[in-house]
Amino acid sequence: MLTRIDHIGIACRNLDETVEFYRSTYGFEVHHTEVNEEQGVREAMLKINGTSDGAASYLQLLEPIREDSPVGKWLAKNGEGVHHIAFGTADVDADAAAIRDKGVRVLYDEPRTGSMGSRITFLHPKDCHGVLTELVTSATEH
Ligand code: MC0
Repeated sequence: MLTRIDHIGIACRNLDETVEFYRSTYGFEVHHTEVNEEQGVREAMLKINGTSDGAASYLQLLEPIREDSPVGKWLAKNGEGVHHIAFGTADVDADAAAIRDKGVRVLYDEPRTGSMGSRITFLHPKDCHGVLTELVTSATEH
């Protein structure tokens, strides 16, 4: 069951400048940063709030580390902006299987490693009314 917005992924050209915009404009502070080589991004997670299931909601700022990565390709075509939305679930395997059974393309056979040790998969944007959609089970939940 999807129980929260885990994060909104925002593609940016310069992570440090974008982090500073969110800090100075809204007061959001960086909770965590990492490089995800497999996904081709350097990222910063800005914690917005805790949620009733014990997890949290974040803004995820994403700078590509390779032009041919998903975020690199998307930036070249669209410029900076909202790249994807991620829903949180205690069981990404079960939710991905149930959504696949409804005819939506799930991009990975098995969930991969996401931010802060989470397990993630993606749904194809063309099957989700143009929205790249991610499913996340946070490390605290698995
Ligand atoms: C591509 N398309 C999108 C889109 N990316 N539509 C909405 N939102 C997006 N973000 C559309 C394109 O405009 C194009 O439509 C069609 O999908 C095919 O795109 P493409 O540029 O030819 O690229 P593909 O087909 O090679 O790849 C698209 C695909 C890929 C969604 C399969 O980006 C992918 O595997 N994404 C999942 C992984 C990901 O995004 N990783 C980065 C975040 P037209 O109409 O022009 O044909 S990593 C992350 O978020 C981790 C760290 C975490 O949360 O922990």
